[in-house]
Amino acid sequence: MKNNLKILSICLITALAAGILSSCSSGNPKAAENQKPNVLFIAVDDLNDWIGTMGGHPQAITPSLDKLVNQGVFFTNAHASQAVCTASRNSLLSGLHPVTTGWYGSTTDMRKTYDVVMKDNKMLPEYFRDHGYTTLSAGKIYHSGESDHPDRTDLFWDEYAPHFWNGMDPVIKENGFGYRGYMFYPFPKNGGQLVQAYGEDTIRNHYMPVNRFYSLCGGPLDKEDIPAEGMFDEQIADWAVNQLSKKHEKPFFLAVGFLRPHVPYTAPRRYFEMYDTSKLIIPEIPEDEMSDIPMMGKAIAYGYTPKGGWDDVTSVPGFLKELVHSYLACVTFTDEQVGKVLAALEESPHSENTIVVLWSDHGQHLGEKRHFRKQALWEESTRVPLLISYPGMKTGGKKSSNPVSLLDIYPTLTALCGLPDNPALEGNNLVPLLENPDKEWPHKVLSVWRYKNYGVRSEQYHYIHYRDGTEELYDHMNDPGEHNNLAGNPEFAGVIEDHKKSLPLNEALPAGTSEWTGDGYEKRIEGWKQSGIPDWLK
Ligand SMILES: [Ca+2]
Ligand SMILES: [Ca+2]
Repeated sequence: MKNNLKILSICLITALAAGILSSCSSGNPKAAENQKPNVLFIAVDDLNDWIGTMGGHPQAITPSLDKLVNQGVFFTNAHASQAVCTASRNSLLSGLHPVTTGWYGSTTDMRKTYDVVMKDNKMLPEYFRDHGYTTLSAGKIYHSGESDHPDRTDLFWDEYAPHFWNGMDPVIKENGFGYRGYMFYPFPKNGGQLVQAYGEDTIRNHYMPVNRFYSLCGGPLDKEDIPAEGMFDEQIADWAVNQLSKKHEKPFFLAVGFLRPHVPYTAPRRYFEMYDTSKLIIPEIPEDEMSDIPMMGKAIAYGYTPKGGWDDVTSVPGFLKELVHSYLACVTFTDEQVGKVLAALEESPHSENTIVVLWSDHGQHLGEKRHFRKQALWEESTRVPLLISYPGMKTGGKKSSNPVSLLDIYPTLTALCGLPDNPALEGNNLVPLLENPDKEWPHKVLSVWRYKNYGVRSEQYHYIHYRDGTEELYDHMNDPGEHNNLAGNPEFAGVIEDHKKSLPLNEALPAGTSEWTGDGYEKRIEGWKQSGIPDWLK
């Protein structure tokens, strides 16, 4: 059996690499021409499981993603290495985990330590470029777009789309009060719900030096709120569509990164009107949700807005519902942009020889664990949609619940394209799961949140180990919402021991530091010892 699988793998890889994608036995040899398959690499920013097929929100409207899911293998238990844009993306693209690189946080420190960390390793696009591919990029692939490493951008890409955030309409720009407003704009015309609640000056002056995460806001955009050229994501889709309409001399690696549904949750009004607000379902958060969460988890759940995310959102009437509605509208808006690119591929001569990978860099909380956005270890933060398809795939439409990591994308793509193995990579080649989604899979997935806070996901369990030694354990067979922390239950001591084996023995200090002295979470916990924990976190 094992041998048969191996033969199947070799056959598949050879077939893909040769461009005979219909099947091993019936492929037309004339189609071979030694042309390696193209790669369409689609990133969606901050997309959680609120898409039709994942069932995270029963009302989510995502026809394009649902159609794509029917063409490939969809991984229902895929996780980010770290649930924040920069770290997640640099981990995926380097093929290395943050615990190896120390790339938990700032891009500045990533740049400073690039040579030491990467050694002879190459980032994913550079590896493809070095192996005969034309590499093309539009939108948010790295955190800052086509690159977080400006002096290497031209090694990564042959061509990349212009920064759409240059030359913005100053009137529209004035609406932006949030984190990197220039990149994620347009903002709501009144600046957003927190700006309304606290006032512009408070938001601008007081919170700017502390953090810039008050872009937690959303709402519909009218024509006058949107650049004449369209939303950034529409421009990104157009650029990709144009690339797909072209002939390319060499196989291409086309990376297309959409910015929504990242905050601000704004999109053209018509996507909002697709949802009936009178029937909108809001995530259910049990009253005692936080009672079994250790202090470090509470400090993480507090988030970055002035009084803590839950307090800020629930103290503005209707805000939670507006956020849920706005996030769904942004998901549908982005789904449509993804659909444009996929339709262009389908109509193009490349359709018979292109692998499609779609991923998100991490998930999104809409109040679950009394938390918003990402930057945590719970399932809503770490879990992402991940889909891989290739023409002639026999397992199209199947799902795999095996635990996989975004780290696995790089070695899977090199295998599918017949490129030499890159020995530096830390992920697993998923080709065996693409061929047989139910295959026994011995791996667990490790996620980290900042230094030394870990999550370990197996098929059934999610184990969380904070750096102060406190723990959570959830049984996804019986508790998919992660409401019941089993860590203190002696019945599960064996499960915990087993998952602990996946914690790293050594972890790199945050890049640019030489010792660990704690961070804002320790300070927050210290503060609570003096003043008490907010009621909503008890
Ligand atoms: Ca993100
Ligand atoms: Ca709970």
